[in-house]
Amino acid sequence: MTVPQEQCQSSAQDVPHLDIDPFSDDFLSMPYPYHAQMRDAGPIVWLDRYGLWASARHEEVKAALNDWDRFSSAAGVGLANFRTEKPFRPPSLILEVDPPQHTRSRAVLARILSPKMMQQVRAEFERQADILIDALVEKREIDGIKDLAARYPLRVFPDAVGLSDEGRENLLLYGDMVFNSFGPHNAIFARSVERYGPVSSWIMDKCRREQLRPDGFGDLIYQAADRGEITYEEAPLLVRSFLSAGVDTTVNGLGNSLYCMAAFPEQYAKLVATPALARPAFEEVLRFESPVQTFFRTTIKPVEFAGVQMKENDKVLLFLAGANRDERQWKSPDVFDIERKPTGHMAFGSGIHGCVGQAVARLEGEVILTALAKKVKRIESTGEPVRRLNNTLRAFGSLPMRFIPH
Ligand code: OVM
Repeated sequence: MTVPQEQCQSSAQDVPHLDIDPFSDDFLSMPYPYHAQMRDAGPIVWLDRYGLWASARHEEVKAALNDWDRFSSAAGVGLANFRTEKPFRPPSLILEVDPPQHTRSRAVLARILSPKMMQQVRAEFERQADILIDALVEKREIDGIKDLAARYPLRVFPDAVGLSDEGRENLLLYGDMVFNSFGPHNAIFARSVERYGPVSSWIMDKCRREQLRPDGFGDLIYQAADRGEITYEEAPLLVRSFLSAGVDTTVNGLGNSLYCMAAFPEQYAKLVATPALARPAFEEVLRFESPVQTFFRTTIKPVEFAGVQMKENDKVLLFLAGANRDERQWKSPDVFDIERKPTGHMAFGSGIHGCVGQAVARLEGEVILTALAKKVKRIESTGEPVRRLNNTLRAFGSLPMRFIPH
């Protein structure tokens, strides 16, 4: 795509033009040198390939995420502009909306995913983590993705939502599709569409009240509708948000945790020596290998931002994972150190759209890393990690490894 003349003039403002494709196999396989290139080029760059603004610096990513009034989510948080293109599914009522609609949806989901609720589900999340890690220690030679990172969230999260067991693997296909759909219609997206087929109707069926166990997270959304906080039409779409955002994200948070623990054995040794590091260790994984790498915003008015004049309807690509390795923000950002305090990382976003399920994600990370520390002395890589390329997620398809017990 060529840069419109008008755009060239408005961005003659010394905005660096880069010829990087952030959705190419090459970029997605090893994004970090490209993030560094963008950060070094400036606070905001123009990506010629797609005709959009981008930032990989912490200050600007955070500022844009906190400026929802100018950087809208309602036009979609992917490359597609919902003002001019048909969304691939009815827009999410929390992710792809602005206030005041966002405020109503958010209040309902935030109450369901509250710290108090986490206390209620913690014991069961711990119990399931212990059961699974015990079984994997027994098995010894495992695939970190298939046997653990995918298996654990598919057990505990749909249980908490109140879904039956039938067809849960569909949640992985759905997540893959949703997160690919935030990128361009490239080959990665096309492959995910091929496998997608009947999943969409399966998902929407599972969002019906009759399919949800009483008092699970899903049913609690319908109870909010009973109280008039949202409408009965909105309820299934909000349940869909649980199923869209709650599985593939944590699968990759756990997968990336296992990858880091196998790749940096001295860091895993620190965790084994002090299992109470489980929570900060998971946080460092989120900074170092952020499961959600990017989100877009759309300008809904002319905007001056970081010295750049943007027009209305411009797309802005925010590299959460780039912000998380910005040397302006972090000391030795390319070093994985579970004793660092990575507070302020952008892996959960920031501002009004900051991950509403982050307490669930943290709970899963904490209990799995705690169970590992207590039961597994060493994690050895036994083969090449295989990447699963996704337009948004930093993901593995396979992580061959060995668990050596204490
Ligand atoms: C949603 C949704 C989908 C994907 C991601 C997400 C990270 C939310 O459907 O609301 O948040």
